Amino acid sequence: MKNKMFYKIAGAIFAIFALGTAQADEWDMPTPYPDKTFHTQNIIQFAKDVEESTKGELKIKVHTAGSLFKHADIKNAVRGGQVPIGEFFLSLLSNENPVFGVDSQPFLATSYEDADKLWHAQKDVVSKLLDKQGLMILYSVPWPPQGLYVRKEISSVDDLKGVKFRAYNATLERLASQIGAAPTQVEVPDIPQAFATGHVEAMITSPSTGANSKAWDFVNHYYDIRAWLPKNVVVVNKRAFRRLDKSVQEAVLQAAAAAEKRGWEMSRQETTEQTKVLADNGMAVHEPTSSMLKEFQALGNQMIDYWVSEAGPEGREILNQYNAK
Ligand code: PCA
Repeated sequence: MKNKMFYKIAGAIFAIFALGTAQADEWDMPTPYPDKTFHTQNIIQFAKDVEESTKGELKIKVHTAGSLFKHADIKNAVRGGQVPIGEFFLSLLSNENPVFGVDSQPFLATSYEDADKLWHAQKDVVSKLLDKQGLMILYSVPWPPQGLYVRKEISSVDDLKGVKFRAYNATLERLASQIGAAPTQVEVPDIPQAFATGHVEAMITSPSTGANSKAWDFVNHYYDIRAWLPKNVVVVNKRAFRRLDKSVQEAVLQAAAAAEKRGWEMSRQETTEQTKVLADNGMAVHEPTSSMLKEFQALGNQMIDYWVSEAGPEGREILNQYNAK
């Protein structure tokens, strides 16, 4: 009993001492996606870079696959200071303000060049909105172009009517409803289970998420429609960031810039590599027919009109900037 007390007091004294001298910090970092995901791998490298360049003054402990906070709660956990840093899917915030969701508008930006342009047009607006919530964007990386996974071959968008469709944000849910499919929100770690239990039968996502989820276990066809390139962001709580020594702040920013560059490169590589993984595992990888693409694009145009009407002047400004470049 006495012994226990001694350790408790010694521990408390040590903790106060450690705080007082602002020695090493350890940051918990929640992320939504499984370990194998290239975004997660990139974050693990980012954490290593920070630890190395600060000689251990700041350690970032990555908690993957929604294990520390559920995906939907990560932003608010960083905002509220429960954790100093975290990653989430940017367009999840489109229910707060549609400008967060411009990268998920179907057929607006469908190549890496256009995704980069769109990010430049969007960045100031979303940075300001997040700044008001006490958050700073460290970096952002896109997923590979989004393709369609289905059980049976399709020849037109009409063939998706009534199909139980996995969605990951409000825009995709809307798209699915427009098609006449039945959308359900499912997080990435739950995809295999959702298909196995028949909750969903089709999805639109990247070749990365398809391959990482072993899509061939539950669907046979992949249509490479390259509909949009949505992004993840890594944000930091501004107060937590300001508490770091200047040199540590600098190291975090440098590691973030490197992670952004590396992440975009990884994403491009994933596009070809993971599409090949789908084919190697027996999936039929199809180029969409031009009539199917036209149908999808028409839907995309309707969705963008709707988005503009919701996003107001800020949204229009983003599109003007995007189109000007
Ligand atoms: N994978 C994530 C987001 C976009 C992607 O390619 C998902 O399917 O939820």
